[in-house]
Order: sequence, then structure tokens, then C-alpha cells
Amino acid sequence: MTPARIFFVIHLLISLTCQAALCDSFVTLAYDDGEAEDGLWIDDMRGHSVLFTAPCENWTLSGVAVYGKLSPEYRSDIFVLEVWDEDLNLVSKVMDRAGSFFGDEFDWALVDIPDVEVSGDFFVSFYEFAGVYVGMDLDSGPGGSLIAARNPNRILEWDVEAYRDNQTNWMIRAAGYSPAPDVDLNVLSGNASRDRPVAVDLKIRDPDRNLKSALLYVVKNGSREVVWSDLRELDGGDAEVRFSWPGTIFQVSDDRSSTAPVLAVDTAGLPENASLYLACYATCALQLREGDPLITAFAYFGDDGKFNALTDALGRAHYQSRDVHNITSPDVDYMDYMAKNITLQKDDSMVAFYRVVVPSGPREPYQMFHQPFLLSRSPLFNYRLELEELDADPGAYLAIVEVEDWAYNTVRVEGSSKIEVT
Ligand SMILES: [Ca+2]
Ligand SMILES: [Ca+2]
Ligand SMILES: [Ca+2]
Repeated sequence: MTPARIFFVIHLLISLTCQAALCDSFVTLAYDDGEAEDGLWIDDMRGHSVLFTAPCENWTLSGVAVYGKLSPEYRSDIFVLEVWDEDLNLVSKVMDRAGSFFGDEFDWALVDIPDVEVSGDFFVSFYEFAGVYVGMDLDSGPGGSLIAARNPNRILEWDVEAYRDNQTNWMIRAAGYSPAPDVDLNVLSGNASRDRPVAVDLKIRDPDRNLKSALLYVVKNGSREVVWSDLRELDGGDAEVRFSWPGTIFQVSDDRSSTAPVLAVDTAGLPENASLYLACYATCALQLREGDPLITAFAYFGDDGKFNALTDALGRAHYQSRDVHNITSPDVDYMDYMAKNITLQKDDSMVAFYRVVVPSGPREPYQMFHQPFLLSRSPLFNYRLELEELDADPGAYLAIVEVEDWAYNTVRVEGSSKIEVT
């Protein structure tokens, strides 16, 4: 499961040229949502500073993106951009003309900086001497924005009266790279069936040894909709992984309707007495009441297909079946638990499972929803929601694997031979 991240990451598609010998792809660290609610210039010797955390040891910081526009008075044409390590030591610096990077409308300016390896926390500070309005994002939660000064390098007290520091993000992003995993994928047999599953073998090597996970997608040839997925956690720098696909898909149904394919994966790392009831899980969107926001959640199913638990991405448990409850809290009466702890609202809460399509080429996979299930039955009967494994439709399928490391590199590899289901 993915814990909530402090910042989100964008694979930079814009034109920072690749300087590394192996052309590892750029990753951008960002706190903002891309839309400015306001802008601010700072005068004197003060600058907009943002505290970032390097995604891995010795991450190569190569460029900085600043969302800004020239201030109308345009008092200075010079700006200075500095990178400090966590002890406020200068490690990289650029001085240039604001007029070459910024215009009269807000836009992203990409500033190349001398590449520098950073580890742990580092600061990116932009001194514009009242010449540039820097975009402010005010609706994304706090993101390490500070006011800094140079010579000696220091962080100043926040004195922007109109905005509190814990709700302001300077729109400044850090772009860099680190070695990405090298992935060799091999699909071992042509026909998939329950008797003879197809093996998908991976050999993975990551030069800086920070492997995180390998994700298998089996997609229908043509539509490229994912019919089966599996996830393996990795660590270190070398891994051999074998996935296998028995030519089947998962379907979820209640007593009125069904949806397929649902992407359920095995649950890892559970104690034995719980694994029977929480054997696999499928990611879904949960809406507790009509009009509420959708929450990402995980629906757990037992070996027998019964719906046994629902937990959201923040770790909050919304439902446990009587079987699971008897393991986790055997001393509490289930009726008591139901009344006090289950947050799902009968005839109101809905869960919708994800469908995923993996486009060909470099485009990112995208998600859609299946028709949602309205939870109208009792938790005593597991809401009558069940997971079943069915044979996949006859036809051709492809194996695609995504390997991630802890530095936010994602490498996607597609098998060259097709898998047939007859
Ligand atoms: Ca915003
Ligand atoms: Ca650079
Ligand atoms: Ca790596």
C-alpha cells in the first residue's frame, strides 16, 4: 500500500536536456498543484526558499523550475538561484537575467543549474530583488516554503502578513535524476491456463541499489485494458522475480450485478490466521455518503472470495467482517463493534473498483471506474459482495511490467511475445 506522500512527483516532459551518460529520466519534486492563487516578490536581500528532501542518497539535482512573471516595476533584471545543503552551505548557484526567463504572464521558467549531488534535505532559494513575482500555491497544504538570506546563509522569520507560512507554497520545483533500474523481461510460454500458468520472468539491476517494487500488468491485446495484475516488493540492487498468470480474471459481484476485470493482488506479510480472510485486496474508491469526496481504499477478500475488510489509504478501517473481527478483537462483541466502528452507511456508501488501461508508447497508464456497488446488505453477510476467479476471454494478451525504485524512477517494459488464451 502506498502511504500518503508529502510531495508529489512529476516526470518532467518538458525540455530539460539530458546530461547523464545513460540518460536517466528526470524526476521533479513539487509541493504545489500547478495553479497559483497569488504571487509575491520580495525585496532587499531576501529570497524565496523551499526545503526539499532528496529521494535517495546522492540524487543529482540538475535544474529548477520557477513559476513567475516579471513584476510591473521591474526593478532588477538580475536574479540569483542558490542550492544549499542541509547545513546551509552553498553547493550550486546560477545568476542570470530575469528578462531571459520570465515574461509578462505567469509561466514556468526552467533554470538549468550546475549539476550537484544532494542527499537528505536541501534548500533551493530564489533571489529576485523585487524583479519577479513568484507564484504562490495556497491550497495544497504546507510544503517547506521559507524566507532566506545569503552571506551568511540563514533562514529568516516568516513576515508575510497576508499569508501564513503553513499554508503557502512558493511555486518552485527541483528537477533531477538518479540511476534507474535496468529490467530484462522474459515471457516463458505462449498459452495460459489454470493447469499451465504462463511465467513472466524478470531480471532487475539497479546501479544505486534502491529498488522498490515490480508491478505486473496483463493487458488485452488491442484494448490494452488490464485484466490481471500482481505486485512484488523489492529491495537492494539485484532481483529475480517470477510472476505467473493462469489465464484468469477476477470478478466482483453482489446479488444484483457484477463487474470484471477487477485487479486483485495477493496480500503480503500477514500473520497466518489472518491471511485466510484477507488473502487478496483490490484498490477501489469509497464514497461514504452521497456527495462526499471519493477516498482511495482497499477491499480485502478471503480465500473463499468473501468481502472481509475495507481500509482506506490513510489506514482507517471502515469495515471488518465477523471472521476478521474475531481475530483482531476477540473480546469485543461483533454487534457492539458494528454499531460503534463500521463507518459504511447502509444504502448510502458505495465502492467502485478501478479499471486500468496501459497505452502503448510512453503515455502513462490511466484509470477509470467500474459501475459502483451500493452497499445495501448487512456486514453480517459481508455485504453480499464476493470475489470470483473466472477464465479470461479467449484471445491474445500482453505482459507489461513496471519497476520502481525509491528515487521515483519508473521503468516500463513490455513483453515481445503474446500470451494466448484458448
Ligand atoms: Ca493552487
Ligand atoms: Ca543542470
Ligand atoms: Ca535507482
